Amino acid sequence: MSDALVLVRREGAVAHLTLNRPDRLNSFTLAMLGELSAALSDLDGDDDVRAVVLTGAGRGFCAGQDLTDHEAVDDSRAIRSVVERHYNPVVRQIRALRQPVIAAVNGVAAGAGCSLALSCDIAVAAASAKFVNAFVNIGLIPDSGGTYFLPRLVGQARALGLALLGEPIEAQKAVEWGLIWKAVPDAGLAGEVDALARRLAELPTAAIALIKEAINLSGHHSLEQQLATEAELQARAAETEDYQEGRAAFLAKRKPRFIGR
Ligand code: T3D
Repeated sequence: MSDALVLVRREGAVAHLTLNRPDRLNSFTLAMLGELSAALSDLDGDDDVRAVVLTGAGRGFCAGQDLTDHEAVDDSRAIRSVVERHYNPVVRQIRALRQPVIAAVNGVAAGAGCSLALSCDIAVAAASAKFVNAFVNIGLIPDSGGTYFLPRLVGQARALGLALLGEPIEAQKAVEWGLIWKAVPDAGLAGEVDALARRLAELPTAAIALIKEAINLSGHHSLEQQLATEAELQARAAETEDYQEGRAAFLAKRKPRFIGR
């Protein structure tokens, strides 16, 4: 058994990050957030990694902040500092990571654990997993991007229902509401996510980074700004070797072999 709070495993061009405090449903301590942030930094600089999977050990994905971690939860000053200095940077890192990030939601995702799953590029959940905006249940508000992602993903009515009531919703309903990409039978989660990650790792990684950037910017852009952004980012995509390969493969009626740059 490793003592690491975030396990890092490489399989070819795919990196697997596993939150590793299973007896506490992988709730976050400051140390665990630090390890997650360090792992994401390492991956960002690693050209050999072309897809990232984030999951939890044991029966949960992540239960948000560890509510027994006094340093992080006891007073408003600590909480503000923890949100600004520990949670927000991790959310920014995931959104800005060059590689696509898949949340493999193996079990309950609550509080900041739910926000974290929603910050990933694609969320695939086990059918038995639940999403809980648990913040209100303890008198807090959704953080780690919760109030940003929720209304954008499901619309204001459902976002408010989820955030105000703090009730769990099941994976299948999360799919129907557009909160996540897919729900699969529990036993099939690992296989489904592995196949998806391998597929993403064979796609043009530089273009994927630009797609992420464009979609992220669209959240606060006007149509005019977004059209300008698309022109700029498209030009950058067109500078990649993968664009040349994609076009050549199409014209030759063969499968492209993308190298990620
Ligand atoms: O600095 C800051 O605080 C700001 C940042 C805030 C971000 C946040 O995430 S605030 C929200 C924090 N999270 C929660 O409020 C969720 C609390 N947990 C729950 O509501 C439930 O545990 C779940 C809905 C997640 C799962 O329920 P269930 O019935 O499947 O499991 P359980 O029995 O409640 O939990 C299993 C064990 O994990 C249990 O310990 P025990 O009794 O076996 O010794 C439980 O106490 C522990 N656990 C679960 N969540 C947390 C936790 N321990 C510490 N912190 C937790 N968040």
